[in-house]
Amino acid sequence: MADFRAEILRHLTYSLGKDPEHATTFDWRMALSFAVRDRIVERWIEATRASYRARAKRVYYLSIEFLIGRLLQDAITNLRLEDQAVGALHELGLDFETIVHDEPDAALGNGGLGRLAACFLESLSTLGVPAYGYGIRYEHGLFRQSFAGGRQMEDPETWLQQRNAWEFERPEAIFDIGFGGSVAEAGKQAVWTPDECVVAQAYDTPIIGWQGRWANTLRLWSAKPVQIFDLDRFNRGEFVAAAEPEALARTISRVLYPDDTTEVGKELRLKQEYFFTAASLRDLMRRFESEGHDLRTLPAKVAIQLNDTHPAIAGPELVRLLHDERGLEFDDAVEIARSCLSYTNHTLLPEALECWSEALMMRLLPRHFTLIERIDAAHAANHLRSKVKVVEQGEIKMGVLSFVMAHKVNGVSALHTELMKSTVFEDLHAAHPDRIVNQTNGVTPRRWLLSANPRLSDLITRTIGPDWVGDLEQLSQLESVAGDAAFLADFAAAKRANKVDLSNWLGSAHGLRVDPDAIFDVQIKRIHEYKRQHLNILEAIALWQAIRKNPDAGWTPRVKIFGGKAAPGYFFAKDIIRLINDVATVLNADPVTSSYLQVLFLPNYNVTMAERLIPASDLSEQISTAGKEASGTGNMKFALNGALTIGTLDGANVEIRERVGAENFFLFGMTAVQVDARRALRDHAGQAIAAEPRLFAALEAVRLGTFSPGEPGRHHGIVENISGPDYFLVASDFADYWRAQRDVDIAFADPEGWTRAAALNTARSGWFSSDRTIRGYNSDIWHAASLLD
Ligand code: NBG
Repeated sequence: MADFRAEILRHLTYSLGKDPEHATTFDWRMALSFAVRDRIVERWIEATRASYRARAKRVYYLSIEFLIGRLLQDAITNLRLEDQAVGALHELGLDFETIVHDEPDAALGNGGLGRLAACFLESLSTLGVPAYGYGIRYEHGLFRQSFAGGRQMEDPETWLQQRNAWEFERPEAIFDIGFGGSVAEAGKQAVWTPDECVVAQAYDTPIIGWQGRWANTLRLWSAKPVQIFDLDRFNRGEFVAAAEPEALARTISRVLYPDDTTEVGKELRLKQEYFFTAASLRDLMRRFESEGHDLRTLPAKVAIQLNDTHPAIAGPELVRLLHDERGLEFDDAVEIARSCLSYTNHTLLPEALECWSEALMMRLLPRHFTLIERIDAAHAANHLRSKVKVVEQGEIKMGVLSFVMAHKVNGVSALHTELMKSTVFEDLHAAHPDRIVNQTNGVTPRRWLLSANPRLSDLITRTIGPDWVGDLEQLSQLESVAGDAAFLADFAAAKRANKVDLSNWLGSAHGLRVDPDAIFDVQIKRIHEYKRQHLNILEAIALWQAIRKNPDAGWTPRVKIFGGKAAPGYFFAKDIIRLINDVATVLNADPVTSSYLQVLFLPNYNVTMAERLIPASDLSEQISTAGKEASGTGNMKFALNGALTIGTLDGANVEIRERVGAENFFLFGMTAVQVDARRALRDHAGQAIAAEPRLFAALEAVRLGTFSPGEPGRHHGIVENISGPDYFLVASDFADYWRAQRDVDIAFADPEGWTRAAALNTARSGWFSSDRTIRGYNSDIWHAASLLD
């Protein structure tokens, strides 16, 4: 401890140039982070050396998002430095929690897709598989959300305003990335001469695995100008114009598109995609060639995972590198590229399947356009029965391109993978029956249980020993004590203490008072029609009306907590936020009902907030229209932390329910097959509303302006949608949702039964570790050896 304290003080002095007398919280956090980082760097350099020594196959995970959140606590947990860090800070008169909470939340992602990438990096390091995460170093991550009059406001996020303790700038790791220009034929090959160029510069963040045994690299690219500024123009007094090239180049890594599952038809987005993909491929080729391998052995040394279609240009780009720049025959180049590449699909929503216009592609990436056409033609010639084309009606379909250029394509839950085969990729699946495989998502237990929920973790360790952290399936040993009164009492006490902590935080940070004995009923995720936050709030309205009618009916107290951001251009999602806030205002002020029902919408939901909410939750809302949520990963975090799910048979809910047991899961709603049938029914919403007076009354209250006095029309859009087209079948699933919620009330009124079910959720969630997921990718797709075994 004394040593560690000395290291912190040394960094305060020599890395920050501060006297302890005048050091701020920021200074101390940086000093602590540097002291922790030193330990990571030692392992990191060893791991990198070991990978070169073994001439190992590396996994390259290309993702336009990495939602890593804070790293300090995570690093301390994985290095098992907790006691030392807390002790050393204590001796210095500092509070560990305050220091840890000073770190900005790195929000380089929107939601599940980006957080999955972050969990995967941690598991790859835990398993000792040599790997790189490749992405973009956005200057501004996901916007900061606040509410004004119930409406979502967006402000730029500024995580890099302060120095970032974890990254290493690599001035030598730079590549010129070109756009536009012309292509000249040179025999079989072509020479592309771009007319616009930016520099991609690497910034490396080490990602340490459990117990600090291995560290991989997250390499993020930042866009810089080729020419810093135009001195001639500057000297002529054209100061703004002189800085223009720099401003233009930097635009590429300026912002994360605040977009989860909808397509952004922006040229800049395509530039971002090519920018980070091209830099990453050049970088991995440089590494490969530095080891002196034969080009044809590339697939034995390189596995490239495309996280969704954003890096799909990797297919043609790798073909270009192999064919144009290194002289392989076109067909060989395609074959080698395909053997390296694999693709993960994360959604079936048609609006989210990326397409680029031919004109844009031709203008921005003329050589790639030609290569895409050739890849398309070759595929059509080899698979005569397949009718699907990459280029169709003036559009380039990135999902098809990814599929055609990958040797494996995976879905992210069993149901989603089956739906991929029967819907969007039906034709391609018929042509390539072995290509689609399933890899159900997972979450890292280090961040999402050990570090986020120390009380439950301690209880688990006391009960079954410490090895579950690196082998989560060991949680099943808890089953044998799940009937044990003493264990259940401890389990309940841990949950209760977490709820008290959360209540205190809601009080101090948000001025909200909640009853820790109420059901904490939580829906946290992006706001999206298919996720149906509006189903949840309608149920709250109906419940409020029922309580008002009969206040003494013995209601189970409930606090409904919402969190999540809406994409700035997604107006319906923003309307849902406003409705929830409006309903909250009225309900929370009602003296008759507010001791039974409260509604809170917490602004600026992010990874850090999830870490706070999930351990304190009783009920996990996973209520998407069946067939629409590819997997979900929040659902896994809740179950692992002993929350019971209320949910539809969608995404990974299906597998969670199978594992935790139907009796420990509140199922409601239509199946994916029933959803399609129901949608085909004329006036399905009208019929559902007519059959369910509670829903009718709830919608009427919204329509009459009960929650928007002075502006009754404010929420008519939502009412009309639910009563009319109701594509996501809110009305049709309402009655069964209400029924399931009342089952929740009854179950919660039996604390012992509830705790047993909660404990069984924890005991049976071990399979949802991202370690298991990564093992699956590795055995089915990548075939890279662990260097720790
Ligand atoms: C999301 C899905 C989630 C899934 C995550 C991670 C996109 C495009 N898809 O259901 O909506 O859990 O990906 O796989 O963000």
